[in-house]
Amino acid sequence: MLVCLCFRQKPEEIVVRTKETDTSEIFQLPFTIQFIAPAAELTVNFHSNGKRTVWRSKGTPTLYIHGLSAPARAAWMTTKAAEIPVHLKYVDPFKGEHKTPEFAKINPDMTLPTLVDGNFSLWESRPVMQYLVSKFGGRHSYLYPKDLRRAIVDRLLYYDLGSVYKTVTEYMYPQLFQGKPLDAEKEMAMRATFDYLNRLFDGGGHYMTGDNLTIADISMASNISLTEIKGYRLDAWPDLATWYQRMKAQPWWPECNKGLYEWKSV
Ligand SMILES: N[C@@H](CCC(=O)N[C@@H](CS)C(=O)NCC(=O)O)C(=O)O
Repeated sequence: MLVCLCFRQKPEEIVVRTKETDTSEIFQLPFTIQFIAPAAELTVNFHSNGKRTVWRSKGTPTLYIHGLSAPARAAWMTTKAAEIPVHLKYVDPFKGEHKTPEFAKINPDMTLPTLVDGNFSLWESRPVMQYLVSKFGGRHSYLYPKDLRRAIVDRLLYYDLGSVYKTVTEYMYPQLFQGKPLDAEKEMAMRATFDYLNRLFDGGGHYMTGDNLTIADISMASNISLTEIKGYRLDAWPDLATWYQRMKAQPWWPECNKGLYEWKSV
């Protein structure tokens, strides 16, 4: 966590209290403080002219990602869509960086994405997206609606996990990571999920649940983007293809999917 404090007058001392460890420390000027652990909350007491100013900062969550990982990109895109500040930490599973004892302490399943918010850590991309929008979404709560429409988003997220993510990765991963030829049976299973998704637009909505973007769109688009690496075309599903182009036109798409396109061009 990086905190920059500017004062009109020179303070005599600053007391920093980290709520996480419930410890206080007094710093004389000049000073540099480095917090290695993500601070849940800081309280700074500022003494000047006998006055005391208390300044509080909520800790910024840390999101561990890798640029190719579809679930990690989905969590990252969610932070962008909801304008949630996060510290990004890149972990390279191809170098085994997720298998270190330090990372296992945060996430014993050693998968990406992983979110650390104060003392709390969470993984599995869909709950991470739900948590981020629920806690920090603010005016972007439509991404994971608070009313009963949430159930529709949940339904799609479950379908994504059990069918879209499953069939896309089962079809793509052997080609990408093991150099295997494409498997027609696995392709048929993936295509069946695209048939299902294409029908979601029968009502004319711009997004999967209607006119608002939700985390279900983000999660599905991230998974479907894996097919781009092999130049897979969505022409057979015109409404799905239009929606996918709409997702790619989101302002945060290029930044969050840079890792995918770099991989594609290797
Ligand atoms: N269902 C999980 C999948 C997470 C996952 O398997 N992530 C991959 C990167 S795409 C990973 O961390 N793989 C490392 C490993 O399993 O060792 C989610 O949605 O977060």
